[in-house]
Amino acid sequence: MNRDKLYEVAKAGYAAFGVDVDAAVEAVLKQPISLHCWQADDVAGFETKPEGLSGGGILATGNYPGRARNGEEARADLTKAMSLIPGAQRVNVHASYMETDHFVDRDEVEVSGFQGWMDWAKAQGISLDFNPTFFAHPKAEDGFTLSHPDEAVRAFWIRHGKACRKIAEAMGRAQGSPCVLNWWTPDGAKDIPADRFGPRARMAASYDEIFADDSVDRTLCLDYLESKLFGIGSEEYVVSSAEFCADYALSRKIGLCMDMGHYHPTETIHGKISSHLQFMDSLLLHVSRPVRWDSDHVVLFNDDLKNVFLEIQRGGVWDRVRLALDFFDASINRIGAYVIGTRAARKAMLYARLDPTNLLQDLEVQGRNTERLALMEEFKSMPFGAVWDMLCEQASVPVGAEWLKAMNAYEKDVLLKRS
Ligand code: RNT
Ligand code: ZN
Repeated sequence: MNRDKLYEVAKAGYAAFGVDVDAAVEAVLKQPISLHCWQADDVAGFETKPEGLSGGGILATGNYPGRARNGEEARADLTKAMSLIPGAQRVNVHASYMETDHFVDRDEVEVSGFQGWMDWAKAQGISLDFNPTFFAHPKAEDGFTLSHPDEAVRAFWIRHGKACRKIAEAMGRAQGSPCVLNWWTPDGAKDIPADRFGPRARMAASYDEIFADDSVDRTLCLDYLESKLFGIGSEEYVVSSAEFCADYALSRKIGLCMDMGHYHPTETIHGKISSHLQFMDSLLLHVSRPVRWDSDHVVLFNDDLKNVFLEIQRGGVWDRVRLALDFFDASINRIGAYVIGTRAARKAMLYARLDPTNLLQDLEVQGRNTERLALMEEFKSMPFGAVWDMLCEQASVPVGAEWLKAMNAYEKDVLLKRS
């Protein structure tokens, strides 16, 4: 059977349960996913640095050949990856990806350092998102930034934060689409602190000072706070924990970001969405895959991922979540990592959009829970693949494993030539 025929059969199968496949495909293709620039270079960044700076808790493992060494290479790699991924895309840039011919410290970052990214984004017809970088810097070396006990260090990072909001605002204005600014700080302690209150009080005060800047247009710069459970060197205590971030975000009307890898090993995020969205307007999701810990493995089409998107579908809140990817694997072809992870995320969005939500919720109201459970189970083996293939075809990207050819050709022609 050819692809069109398979699609028609699938469509009829889903329609029998009240699911409009064409509408699902259309909706899935429209919703943007923000691709993280840091998979291209193992989170190294492209700043002009005068001294050797460390990774500060973020670690990509592996040494597969072809790491992007500068902005031009990273953008070429992203361009290649994006050509193999269906649906609307954005690109997420960290402050440490600034490109200047001389050293500019973090507290003096300016939008001009991101002109290369902005020009490229414009040519690609996409928009950018942004992140302050509170790691890989001598002033983050002892594990504290915005909550640092030393006022001078805190002030430095506050200036960085304020500067980043201006950059996000400028990007948002230039691209005609708001720029999501995600705040993640590594602040925390390896061992039992004598004072858990102090750093949190200072963190809140620092954020208050940053967000007090009313000159930044909040419709162009959309701030979200990302929590974490632990990191390398912050095993015992993380200042910006889940509670801290949720409470801060809610009380200050800032957005909250949930990263799928930032919770206890058996804790998943899908059940939290319906709670936060009772009280918050929107959520930013860092789509990632923890393996035993916050390992940032390449995202796969697994139950965790499906459950996140099923929640969004069943709550009817697609327009209240922003999607960004956050994984980095240096042990496999980095373009392949982008394509596998982003296609998996897009696939899970489609899987969720094909859920017979109305039917399931009707059955539930009637107490017909055997049928509810049975249908949930039956839907796992519906002809989903035929719809996914058609979505790729409609988006003019390779269908099935075809994209591997392009990846291998690019590896041979481009990546292996980087020494
Ligand atoms: C770190 C956070 C954060 C970073 C990026 C680089 O644990 O997940 O989002 O991965 O900002
Ligand atoms: Zn994250």
